[in-house]
This record gives sequence, structure tokens and C-alpha cells, in this order.
Amino acid sequence: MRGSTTRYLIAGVVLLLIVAIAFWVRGSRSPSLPSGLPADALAVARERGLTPEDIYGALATYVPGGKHDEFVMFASGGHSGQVIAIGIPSMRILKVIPVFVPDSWSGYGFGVENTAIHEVYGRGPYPPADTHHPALSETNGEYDGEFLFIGDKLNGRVAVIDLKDWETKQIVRNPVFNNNHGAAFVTPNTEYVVEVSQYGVPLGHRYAPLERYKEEYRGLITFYKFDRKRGRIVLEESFAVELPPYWQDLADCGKAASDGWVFVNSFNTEMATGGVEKGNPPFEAGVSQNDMDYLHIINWKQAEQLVKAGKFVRINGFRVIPLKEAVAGGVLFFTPEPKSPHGVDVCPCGKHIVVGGKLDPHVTVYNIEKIKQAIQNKDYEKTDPYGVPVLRFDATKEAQVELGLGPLHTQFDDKGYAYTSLFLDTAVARWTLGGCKYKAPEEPWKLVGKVQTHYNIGHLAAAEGDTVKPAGKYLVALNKWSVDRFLTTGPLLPQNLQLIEISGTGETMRLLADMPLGMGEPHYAQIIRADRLKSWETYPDVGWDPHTQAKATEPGLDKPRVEVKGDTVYVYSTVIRSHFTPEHVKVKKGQKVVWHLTNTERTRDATHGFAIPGYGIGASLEPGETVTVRFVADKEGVYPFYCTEFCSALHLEMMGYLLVEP
Ligand code: CUK
Ligand code: CUA
Repeated sequence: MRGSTTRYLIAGVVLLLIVAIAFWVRGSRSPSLPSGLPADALAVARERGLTPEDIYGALATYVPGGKHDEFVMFASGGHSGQVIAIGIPSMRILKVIPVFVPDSWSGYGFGVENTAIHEVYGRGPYPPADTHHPALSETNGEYDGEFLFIGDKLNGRVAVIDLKDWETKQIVRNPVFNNNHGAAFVTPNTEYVVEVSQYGVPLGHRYAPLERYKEEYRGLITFYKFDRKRGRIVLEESFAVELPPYWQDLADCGKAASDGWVFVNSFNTEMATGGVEKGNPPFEAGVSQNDMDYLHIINWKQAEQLVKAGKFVRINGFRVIPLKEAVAGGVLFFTPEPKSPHGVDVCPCGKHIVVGGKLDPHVTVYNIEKIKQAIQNKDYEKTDPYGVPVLRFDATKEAQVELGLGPLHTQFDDKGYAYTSLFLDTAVARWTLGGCKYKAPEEPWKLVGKVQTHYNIGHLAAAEGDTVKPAGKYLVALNKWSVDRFLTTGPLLPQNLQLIEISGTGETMRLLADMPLGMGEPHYAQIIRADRLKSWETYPDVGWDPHTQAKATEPGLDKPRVEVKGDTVYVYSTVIRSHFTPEHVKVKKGQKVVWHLTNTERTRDATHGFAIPGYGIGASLEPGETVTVRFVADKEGVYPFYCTEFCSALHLEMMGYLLVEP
């Protein structure tokens, strides 16, 4: 009896202990929630298992409908060939801007004649693209919200987007080179849009055997003259500078203290030509043998002078300053940079140039004053095989800051901090600048904090973080992998863009939100204050041609009619809720059709679509816009054309018949 009492007692104590431990564990798993939240909000947070950190992130990023984001991030759309506009802090997609590939949801549609892509490729095929670096237009080194440029690495192209209507206006194919990487970057007043080549090839789209790599292959930096009034790059006023066949990488234009200069990284100064199948070292090893590669220091104002003095040759009609002239004319200098550098970024006051070395835990910081001094003193270590002077490393270097593994790209804030992405550490490092207009509280050139990202960060973008006046506050990590952060979407996973709050000082950096982006691969982005954008609400006038940004010259676009001239049928259609006029368009098989459509709406957001089956037409007309499609009616039959935009209650009725008679 006594024995069993003791047993009950022991069992009771054990049970109590278990319950206590269970409560304690549970308590420590659900950390205390903020007390100020309304009870129902607290209940939701509890039910969804949100931590205080989650709640903070949610509140810091939530933008209710009707309220607007403070910033807009323009991210490259990578393989999609598009640009993605994302609101910050909400991290929601506002728009996808078609650039190198048309999209029928936009005036930049399929079969539409008055567009940038049609100007270059007609009705297609449209080559794939690999957009890398967007660049907002600048005035005095600040974003002015007028234009956006973006480079296509795959084909050596640069595009111009007008931010009045967020539409692509021009696609330029480099006349001399067929790939790029350091593109696009702008000079502080957008005098030039800069495009730097990546993989060496013979200039002028021609053939030379790989055995002649050193002799015939080259790199190139192109300065596209930008005409702001016309919103176009003017090829006749542009020029390029021939570079040695090292692989030029990223670039940044100098500003303020370094205005007039451009800085370009390079790797493969070994001039390896690969051929692992022939027993040669593979590219990945061959291009990484040297301890130092060369930071290219290019004086573009001096290059302008050389062009004026006629020191150029024409390749495919395009002005190119030969390497020899560039060296003789004081346009091109090198300074050594540690192992396989990648990003190069100029600080807000323009004095410092930060280089991230992929295979070096440091960033190397150069000083433009020292560079200028070394050039003046002819303080050269040597000249490279092409005669380019190599400045003495120690004469140009200001500091080396140890940050961690795989430093790539650097951005800046308004407090004197620099932020560098660490690919291998998969983190963002915050460190202090020295002798810059902005001054952090800590000692200069020191790592002060790190925040973990998920996973494999490439670029990072801080709000206005590469201008002379960074906004601080937010930074976005553009991560290459997302692994387990989201639901599995098959073997191909979304990228992860992570918003980080950088308002504090020292170690205080807070990860606020993840944003899956199921579109490959957003390499780089720029973040502009939303109030700098002066976007149109509708096109200024009915009959507006967005390609010329002027009222179309074609008379009577708002008078619906059909005219036949010779073998061509001219159709003038008006488009308004909820009908096309005319609704019957009858042509004979074999006739040519030129069809002008004008959206006569003046109401904001009253967009209509226009699509014809069988003829590859898929367009969209924003209020006031006029588009032209042109085709040969070579397939007889009955083709219902219709409005592809759900514009009104009678949207389904908004159609007509194209009758192609035998
Ligand atoms: S590069 Cu460095 S991560 Cu093409 Cu700008 Cu992508
Ligand atoms: Cu117009 Cu639907």
C-alpha cells in the first residue's frame, strides 16, 4: 500500500515536470508578441505562427491599396529580355516593360509597326536577350526620372525606355561588337550611354581564328551619344575605343570628383583561349592564373577630343579610336586589381572607386586624386603587351577592406556606409567609407555589420545607391538561388529579391521581406524615389504615336473609313468602349492591308486590345494611342478580331470581322 502511494507520488511529480517542461518549451517557441497590436491582429499573428520579426517586416512593407510605394525599383528581366518595375517597400510588381521581346499587353505588341523592336526586326523572329544592367538617366549625378537604359549581354544591344509612358523607344545593336556586359551605364548628365564588351572577338563582326587571339581579337568600350530631346541614341555622334582582348567586365562612370572618367574591370588578362577538349586548361582555370588583372581607367572627355581631332577609324561606318591612338592620346590607363575582379562602383562623392575581387576576401578602394597624380607623374609599373601604361598599384590604392568571401558589387547610403554583396558568404557586408562627403560614426575602412541573405547574392541595389545623393533606408539583395524559401515550383525555382532595412547604424540591418520572382534572371536593379518620375496618365492627345512621342502625321486617324489604293487596303479604325469602327473589314486574298487603329478614349486606364487570329497581330492601345499594323491578307477565311483587354461590361461584344474573300 505504502509502496504504491510512493509510486503514485513519483508518477505525479514526473507528470507535473513534463507538463511544466512542455509549457516552457512552448513558451520559448512562441516568443512574446508586441502588446500594442489589436487583439484580432494578435490572434492572426499567433495562429499563423509569426514572430515579432515577421510582424515588423510585414508592417514595414505593407502598402495599402490607394497608398503608393515610396520607391520604384527597375530590375533587369534577364532571359525574358524585359524590365520589371517593382514598388518598394511593398516588393510588388507594378509592371513588366517589354524591351527586347514584344508583348501584346502593351502598345509594344506583336505585328505593330510603330515600335522600337519592329524598327529593327520587323515582324520577327525576335532573338532572345539577356538583359543585365538597367541605368536611369541622370542630371548632375542624380536620377532625373526621364529615361531608362538597359543592356543585352547576349547580342551586344542597348535599349532606351522613355519613362513618360514606360515604353521602349529604341534598340541599338552595336555596329562593331556582338556581346557586352558593362552595359548600360550613364555619365552624370547622360551625355553618353556606355556599353562595354565582355568576351573578346574580332572587331566588326568578322572571322579570325582563335590562334590569332592576341593579334586580332579585341575588347571595346562604346560611348553612345544620347539626344534627350529626341529620346534617342544618335549613332553618328557616338564612338568607341578599342581595348586589348582582356575580358572587360563591369563598369561605372565617374561622378563629381571623377567626372569625365569611366572605370572598367577586366579579367582574363592571361588571354586564355580555352579548349579543354584539346587538353588546354578550361576557361575557368585559364582566366584565373594571374594574381592581378587590370582596372581600366578611361578618360572619356579626352576621347571626345581625339574624335574631334579625327583620330579614329571607321569600322562598319562607326567611329572607333584605335588602341594605339587611345594610349598616345592619354585616354586609357590601367592599374592592377586583385584576382578576378567583378564589380566596380564609384562612391557618392566620386573620389573612391571600389572593386570587388571574386577570389579575394577584400574590396580594393582606389582614389581618383591618386590616380590622377600617378598619371601626371607617369608613375608606371610597366606597360602591358599593347603599350597601355600600368600605374603603380600602391600609388593608386587608398584602402583594402576585408569583408568576407566572394565580394561582388557595392552600393552606398546617405550615412557614409558602403554595402557589398558577398556571393560565397551569401551576405551583405556594411562597411565605412573614409574621406567621403558622407561620414559614418565608426572608424573608416572597417567592416561594421553583416546581414545574411538567401541565397547566393549577386547584385544589390540601394535606394538611389549609385548617385551622388543616395537615399539610404532600403537595400535589395538580388539573390540567384531561393532553394527552400518558397513552395517548390518544379526544378526551376524563382529568384529571391530580399528587402533589407538600412536606416540604422552599425550592425543594425533588418531583413524585411522576401520576394519570389519567377522570371529569369534579374541581374541588377536601380531604385528611384517615386516622386522623381513624371509619368503620363494618358497620352497627351488622341492619335498619339508613342514611337515618335508626337501626334501621328497621318491625317484623319479619328475618322473611321476604308480606302483602297492600288493593291493596298487602308483601314482607319477608332477604338472606344465598346466598339471598333468599322466592324466589317472586307479584303480580297492577296491584298495588302495597312490598318491604323486609334484609341479615342481620354479616360485614365481605358485601354483596349486588338488581336487578329491567323495573322500574328496582338496589340494594345492605351488611351490616345494610335498603332499601325501591316500585313498581306494571304489566307482566305473569316477572322474575328477583338479587344483583348477587359475594358467594359460589353467587352466581349467589342469585336469585328476581317473577311478575306477568295
Ligand atoms: S553581373 Cu555581377 S551578379 Cu552580369 Cu552585373 Cu550579375
Ligand atoms: Cu475594349 Cu475590351
